[in-house]
Amino acid sequence: MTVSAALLLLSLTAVVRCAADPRSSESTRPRGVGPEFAKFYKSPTEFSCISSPLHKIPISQLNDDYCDCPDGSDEPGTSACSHISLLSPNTSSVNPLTDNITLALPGFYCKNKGHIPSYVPFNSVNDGKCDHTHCCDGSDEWQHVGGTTCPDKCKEIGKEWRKKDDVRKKALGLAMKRKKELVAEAANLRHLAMSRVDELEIKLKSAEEKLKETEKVLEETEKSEKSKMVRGGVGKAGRAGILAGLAKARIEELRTNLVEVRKQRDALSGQLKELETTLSALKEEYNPNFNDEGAKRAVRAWEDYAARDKQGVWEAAKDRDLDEISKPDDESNGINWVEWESGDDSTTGEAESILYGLSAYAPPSLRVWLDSKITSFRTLLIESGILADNSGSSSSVESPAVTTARSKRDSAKTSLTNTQSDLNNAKSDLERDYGADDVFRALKDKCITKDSGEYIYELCFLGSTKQKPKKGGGDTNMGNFVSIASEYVDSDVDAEGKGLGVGERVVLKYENGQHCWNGPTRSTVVLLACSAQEEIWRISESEKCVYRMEVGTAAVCEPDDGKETKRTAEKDEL
Ligand code: MAN
Repeated sequence: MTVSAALLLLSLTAVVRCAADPRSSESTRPRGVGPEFAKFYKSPTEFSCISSPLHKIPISQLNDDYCDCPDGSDEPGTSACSHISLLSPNTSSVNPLTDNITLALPGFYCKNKGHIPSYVPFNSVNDGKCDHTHCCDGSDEWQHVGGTTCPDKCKEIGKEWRKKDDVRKKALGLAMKRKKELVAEAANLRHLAMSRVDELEIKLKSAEEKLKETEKVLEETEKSEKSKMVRGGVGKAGRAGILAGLAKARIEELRTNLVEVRKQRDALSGQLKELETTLSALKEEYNPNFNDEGAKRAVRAWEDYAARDKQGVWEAAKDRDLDEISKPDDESNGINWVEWESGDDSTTGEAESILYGLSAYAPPSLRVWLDSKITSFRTLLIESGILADNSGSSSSVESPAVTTARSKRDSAKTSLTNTQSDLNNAKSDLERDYGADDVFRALKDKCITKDSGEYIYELCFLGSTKQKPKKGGGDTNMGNFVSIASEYVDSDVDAEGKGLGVGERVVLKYENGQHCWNGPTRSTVVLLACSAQEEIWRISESEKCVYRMEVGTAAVCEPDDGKETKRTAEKDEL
């Protein structure tokens, strides 16, 4: 008999375990009464119905094939009360529709000497059919209805059963050993997972520290680089402003001198005209006959002068240009110095032009000292919000120092995020349902396969289920593990003990696999039963793309804690 079949039999006969009650004795029990009910049948004169003791009948009415008690307890050895149910006709003074009527006894008790005592349903008593499976001694057919004779087969059935039971026990022993190993491995893995959480918590703290540290370094580097940029900024925009100021002053100076020189020119030109007029009059009016050598020389020189091309004759147009040039610069004329000086093209602004203008005018020996003071003063102004911090926009290229500090900060940030997510995963893994005793922790991601039809089927515990086509081609995902559940099953167990048997079984649910053409996403229900080794027993596709796997694993084995009691019961009865 297989492990599961034996468990089935065990459950059917569970109630029999109480048969070890030493107070009961076979001789005092009426036919069909199990040892645990013997106490109700002790009186030699009358019988009180078990569920309604006020209802008494003479002892002669016990097992008289007529149902007197509402709970059927007066007919333990016949089928007279087998009809009792809410749907049965009323056979007593009690109304079955208003009173809570149930059979007081589990059935007809077969002693099954040489095997295991058992109960058979009352309607099997004297029904003319042997029921050796449950009543191997044939005592249920005690009336030999229609000549039925059921021989006592308990000896051989018991012998066979014990042989199988030994095999079952050996198998269960092996399976339980393996289960112990799995549970120990799971405990170890849980321990490791807890240590990992501790480690990650420490790592997280240090990652947080590292981030703070790198953020501080970045901030300081940016600050110090900004200061450098401030100096650099003067070289571009600040100097333009200063140059504009200097150029303006120089041009003003030249303009003033130009006006002055023109004035002198005009004055000299007036004097020249006067002189020319005088000499011209001399030439006209002097007496050539008068031998005055001086006058003659002067007249000749005047004639030479008058014959020469006149240099420096001012054209009116040129003078008009000079008039314009001489006018002071303003918004509509000449250069708009206000615009240049205000530093519209400057990122550091007028304030900085003034600041660094000071340094420009300082003697070289003082300039370095003054520059450093101005730089710190400017930083102070930026930090206090008085001066706009334009250094960032003044250059789109970040300094290597800032880039390095930023990249260190960024990798500290990434490391913190990763550690946080690792910690969250590790924590949620600890909270995850791994079944009783955490046992599936030991099987997580262990994969087993089975060749069936066109495919090799694969089951990865707490992972996924797959179809792998034998003729090639890609795998088909039949679902990803979502939860552990349970399901009542009533299945066969084969000769090798492979099968789910009867009872509540642990189920692993796999969902959201590959989409089924014209159907749902694939899903698999994996039903587990005890086995020393992990193996897929059966695979079926109950509906299109809905798969069912029957799988053996030691993870779900339970100790056969009823075996000692059963032995005692057997001994008692034998
Ligand atoms: C494949 C397999 C089958 C499934 C069909 C649905 O052939 O996954 O199990 O029934 O696709 O089209």
